[in-house]
Amino acid sequence: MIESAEATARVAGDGIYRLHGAPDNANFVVRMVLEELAVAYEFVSVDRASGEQKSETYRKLNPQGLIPVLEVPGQDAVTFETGAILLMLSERHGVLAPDPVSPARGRFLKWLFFISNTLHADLRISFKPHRYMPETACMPDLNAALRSRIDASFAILEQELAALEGPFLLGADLSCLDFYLAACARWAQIYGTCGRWPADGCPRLMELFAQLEARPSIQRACEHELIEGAPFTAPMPVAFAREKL
Ligand SMILES: N[C@@H](CCC(=O)N[C@@H](CS)C(=O)NCC(=O)O)C(=O)O
Repeated sequence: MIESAEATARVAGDGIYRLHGAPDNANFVVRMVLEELAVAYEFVSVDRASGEQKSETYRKLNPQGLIPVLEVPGQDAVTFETGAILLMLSERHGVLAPDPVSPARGRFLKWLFFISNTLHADLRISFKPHRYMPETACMPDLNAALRSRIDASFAILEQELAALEGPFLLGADLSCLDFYLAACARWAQIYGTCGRWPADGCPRLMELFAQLEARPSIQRACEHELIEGAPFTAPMPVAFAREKL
């Protein structure tokens, strides 16, 4: 993470990334990737406790009032949506994703969209189910449906890892998908109202996560995000209570 004006000056060309977020929110995914890319960035803290993400000022960055936002040098608008940010970063730096004309591109895109619009989207509902189901009597049904959908998504990803013989979701090559998937697996084990994802039923995913935990980039990201211990294989909620995700 950028700490000084001197470090800012090292940033290639046209400026510096600026990541808006709060500990262990979806910015964690983006931060892991920025750390892996070894680019300088500033972190702008968003105060979830006071609902800053819903403020008029923050909504100018993301009208949904959601975290994360990434300000990208040279762009005429900020980027929001975790999946879009990952795609933007991998394209700008030419790493952590197969080349657009490579045979693996379709595989990359389908899993990126699957993680973003199915797995992550279902997790989001499990964190705030009352937003989707005001009727408390129906909450057990919603939670049961979420439990089965989330488990099924991880099972599909486990199958893909087995088919490609890992160690990463795209096989031999690490990609930004691995970071996104690992964060979702973390949250699925410690947050949400529909029970915990039973990770030990997916041994290949756990092997992948153990490998990721050894990466210095992820260790640095965890430190900045106040995440202690093994973030994916034995996750613990961040130390202070918060408005989760
Ligand atoms: N689809 C969005 C979801 C982002 C999201 O769920 N952000 C959460 C934090 S992890 C948030 O801002 N929650 C605040 C709220 O719902 O008010 C993305 O991928 O960026």
